[in-house]
Amino acid sequence: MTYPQNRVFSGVQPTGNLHLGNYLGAITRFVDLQQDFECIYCVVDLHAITTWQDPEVLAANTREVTAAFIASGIDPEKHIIFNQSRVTAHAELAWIFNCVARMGWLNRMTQFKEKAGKHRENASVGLFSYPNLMAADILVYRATHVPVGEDQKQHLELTRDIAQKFNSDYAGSIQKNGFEEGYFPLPEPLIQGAATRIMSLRDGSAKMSKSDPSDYSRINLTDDADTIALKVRKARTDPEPLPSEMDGLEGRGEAENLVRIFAALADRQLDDVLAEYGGGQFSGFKQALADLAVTKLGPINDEMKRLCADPGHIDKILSNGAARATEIAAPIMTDVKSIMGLLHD
Ligand code: AQP
Repeated sequence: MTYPQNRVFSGVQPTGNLHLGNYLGAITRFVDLQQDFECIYCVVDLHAITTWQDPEVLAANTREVTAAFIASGIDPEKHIIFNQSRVTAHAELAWIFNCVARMGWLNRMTQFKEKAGKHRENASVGLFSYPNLMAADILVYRATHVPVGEDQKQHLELTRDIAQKFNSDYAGSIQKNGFEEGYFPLPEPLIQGAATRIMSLRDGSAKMSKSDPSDYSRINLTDDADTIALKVRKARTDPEPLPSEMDGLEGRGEAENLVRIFAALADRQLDDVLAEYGGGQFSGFKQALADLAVTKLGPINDEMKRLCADPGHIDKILSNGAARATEIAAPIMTDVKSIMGLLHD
């Protein structure tokens, strides 16, 4: 038996403040891939609870991310949208991967170091083993492609290491169970385009992030037109005019970030944007960027509001998606148990 060659899986955490980085780095890519792939998109609520979440807010954020997926153009009929905790196979396979992955591998994960900071001893065990759950999210569907922002590259490499180790630890049993090649695929990260790492509007060296205490550091998908325009106007820049070529952006993180955001929103090449705006002052460019951001994000914002006004409808979409996801995951879990010698019905 072989696995499908074109199955996409990816997820977004319902931790609030869904921002332009999530949208450009991940969600727009999710939308594009629908043409050529079978796509499974997950609101990863089990990842969210690796840090404490207010239960009511978590539920609202889960619906909000679902609304953002649909408002951005993901079709929940043709593809699958669901929240992670509804499909128990994720947690089940994550436990198995806790037993496959090595402590040394997880100790190297930079995201854990950044998020735990100086309070490592107080971080949840879940935050430490987060990458094993992420590997399970992907491999429980034997997904072959994973669109993510650049910050997730290391976790994707770990997923491939886990798949490889499982395939080699159980190679004999995999064959005995009738699988000719490694049971799990080594999924390909899809990290492409101008917006794989959108930076904070206040600091060109820090990633735009949900947890940044300054709301001016990011454009939220829930921001209205005036707020978007104000945040773009207030975005930090430098006193030099915009250069006409990419070389001129060297060492100018904030300026480069705004050009990347413009290029990604307009679906244009970076060089092309600089050819038009190079030599001019930031004020003119910022006005054009604010107009563009409002034009692109305004309709998404409106549609998210409309969808969120009917939580029952969103819940039906999530429940239906979970049932379809379970149908794919269940036989894979049965195979995994057979391969490992775990007795099952
Ligand atoms: N700044 C970014 N630029 C490009 N892509 C980004 N992503 C996140 N930030 C950027 C991508 O969005 C997807 C969903 O991310 P997530 O919500 O699951 O988790 P995250 O990466 O932890 O998001 P944040 O905003 O950075 O949250 P905090 O502040 O909690 O750390 C992923 O594909 C991610 O790469």
